[in-house]
Amino acid sequence: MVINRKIQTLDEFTIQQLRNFPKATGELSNLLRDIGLAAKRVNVEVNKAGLVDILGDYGSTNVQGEEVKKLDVFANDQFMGVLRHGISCAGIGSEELEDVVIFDDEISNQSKYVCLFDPLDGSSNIDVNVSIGTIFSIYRRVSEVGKPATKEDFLQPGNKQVAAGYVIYGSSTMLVYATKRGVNGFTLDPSIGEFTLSNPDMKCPDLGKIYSVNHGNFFQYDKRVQDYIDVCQRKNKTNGGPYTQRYIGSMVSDVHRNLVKGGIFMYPGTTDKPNGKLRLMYECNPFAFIVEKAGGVATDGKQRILDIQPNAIHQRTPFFIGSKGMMDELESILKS
Ligand code: AHM
Ligand code: MG
Repeated sequence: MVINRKIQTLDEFTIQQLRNFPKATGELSNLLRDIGLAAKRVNVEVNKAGLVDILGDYGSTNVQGEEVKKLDVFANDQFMGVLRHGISCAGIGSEELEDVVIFDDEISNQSKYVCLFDPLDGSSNIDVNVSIGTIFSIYRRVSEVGKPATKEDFLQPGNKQVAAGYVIYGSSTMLVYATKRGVNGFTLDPSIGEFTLSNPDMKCPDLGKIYSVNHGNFFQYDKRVQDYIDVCQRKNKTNGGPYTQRYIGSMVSDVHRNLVKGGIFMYPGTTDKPNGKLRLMYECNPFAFIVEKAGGVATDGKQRILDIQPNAIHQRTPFFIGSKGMMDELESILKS
């Protein structure tokens, strides 16, 4: 077999990045490698979901009161297991778990990071073979290294994230992650079982032609959100609309597409659910961090998502995210 040395694997890339920081310990690279490993295991199961008896309801409800699919449980167990047995994570929080899990063993207590994740977002799409994803967020602990992690390590605003990323189990499987140095995307090469650098230094176009929102909720949105959607549907000054409406209902895919092509994604509050549906800590914060690092903007309609001080692991927030020019246009209408 001819080895293509032009490719750069996720591990090679993170180790190369490490060389820019002489004092770095390599712990973040280890953590990203662990996440990549868990993602590969989940990918195998997602790909054969239609073949084995792993589809369907697991029969229980998660802490949000939603029905749990078997693959959600599998993905949660994989991420938790890999991070627990790795050497770089002191504890985790997950959409599938009511409370954070502090690993509290000799090695984990020495780790300086904690990780929050949504193991399988968009899981209602599993049954119909639509792309789903994992979202993750990494914080440096505020508690003393050497002791067990604490709840405060998790309840930090998004602007304290050290890294964040997502995995799409789609037509190909991709892992995208951001640090303060930028955003890079890796595509899983099934022939060697490695994530390889495919989208270096990703940038979100300042303007796009796509808006993504659940139109079924239109009459439950605030009047100003309705006004903005109205603008999206007409010829407008910013970008010569009407824009194209695209909404998969799988946020990882919707936001990824808009990040690459330019666009805006919205999950506003509704009259029934003023804070919307999406979770701040492991859905909105990681995407806000990634999209901001790529040049875009993310708000709750009033303030920057990354500046929200969280008070609960599972709290929800209205969410608006995307290309800077489109977000500016939205903001001017929301303020009017
Ligand atoms: P989940 O965490 O239960 O999978 O829900 C999150 C998903 C997002 O991926 C998606 O953007 C949203 O729910 C779609 O919700 P809706 O069907 O209300 O538009
Ligand atoms: Mg989710």
